[in-house]
Amino acid sequence: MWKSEHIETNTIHGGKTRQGEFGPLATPIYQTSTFVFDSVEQGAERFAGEAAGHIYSRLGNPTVDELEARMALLENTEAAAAFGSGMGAVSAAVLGLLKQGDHLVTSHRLYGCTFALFNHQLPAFGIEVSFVDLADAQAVKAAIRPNTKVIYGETPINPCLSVANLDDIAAIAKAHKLVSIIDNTFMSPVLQQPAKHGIDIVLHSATKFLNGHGDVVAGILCGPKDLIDQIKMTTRKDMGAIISPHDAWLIIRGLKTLHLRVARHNENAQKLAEFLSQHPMVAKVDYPGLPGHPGFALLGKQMHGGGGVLAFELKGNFDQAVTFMNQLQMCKRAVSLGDAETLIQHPASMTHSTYEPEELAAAGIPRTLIRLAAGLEHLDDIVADLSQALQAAAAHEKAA
Ligand code: 3LM
Repeated sequence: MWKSEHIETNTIHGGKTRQGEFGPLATPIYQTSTFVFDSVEQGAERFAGEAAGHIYSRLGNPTVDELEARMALLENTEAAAAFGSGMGAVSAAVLGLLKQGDHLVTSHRLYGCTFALFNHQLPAFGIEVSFVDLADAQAVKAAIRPNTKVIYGETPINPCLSVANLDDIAAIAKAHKLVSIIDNTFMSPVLQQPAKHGIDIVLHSATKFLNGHGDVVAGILCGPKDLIDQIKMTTRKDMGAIISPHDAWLIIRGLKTLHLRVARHNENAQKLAEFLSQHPMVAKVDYPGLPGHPGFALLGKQMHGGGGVLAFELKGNFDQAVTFMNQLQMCKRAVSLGDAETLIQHPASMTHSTYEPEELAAAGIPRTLIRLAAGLEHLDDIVADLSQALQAAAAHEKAA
């Protein structure tokens, strides 16, 4: 199996298995639900784990195997498991590692559906959850109880880009024999590799940068073989959030340009953050690539860039923010991130509408916050679109 020291090479060749009798360059799509056994004995041996070979695509598929091998390599882990959505990966991880009576320590800021899963579904299964500021190592330590099993977080955090220290989280998890899980969706392995800091499981919504073309919903977990196998053989197998071979193939194709795309997303977002922070209509910009951001100190230590996503607040009232967003011509009003198109959304009414107003306030997610996921367009075109929409928002203020 090919392995390089360079991520630019591994996104293309890493984990490549020789598949198909014709030696195709592109990975074949094994669009099959089931696999034929030569004999009853062979089938029984495969089910018993005594013989290698595929059984049924919910349990494993050669196209999916290649995606998993490549992602394990990119995230510096032993193994990986792919899912039919990012939330499929999140739920399979926590339900596979926690049982009734166990306790999870997590962040008070999380992607909206992850928050809903932890705030509503896990307690319904008898799993206790504490929400703390993961950037505050003392608060994380203080939240740990005898029944704590997992620490879970995102960094940078969706939607307001706060940053947690990976070394601190890994050290706390190791000291208390907990499993640490980090959602690395906002960075991709090009900008951050949490396992290199001692994090056990690295999670992605593969819907975002990994696929990169806005045409797949998928998720992935990368981690030690024992934990990944445990999840594959319990919650993934029995709850069934499996990825389709065709979607795995699209992500394999997307990964070939991951390093190029992420570099451009990062460059555009950095320049847009600088542009917006200078603009008279903008009150505040949250982006770890700006020197005033609390996460800036971790640039070059755990992150190789601020990433492709930023958040900001306009001066003025909420109606002006709505005017700004409705006025955009090229940038798309849409949730998601990591696509070729610049996407803008309003977290309080969209990605984070799972939070009650008081929960948004407690998490420090302002109602006026706007999130921008920089696309791959020419910077001048994005700036021109934002500028005319900001002008319209300013005119709205004068008219009011
Ligand atoms: C979004 N986020 O626009 P899927 N982890 C993180 C995420 O951002 C997401 C997931 C997990 C958005 C989706 S909102 C309806 C659209 C950090 C998804 C979940 O199941 O693949 O969507 O991943 O912020």
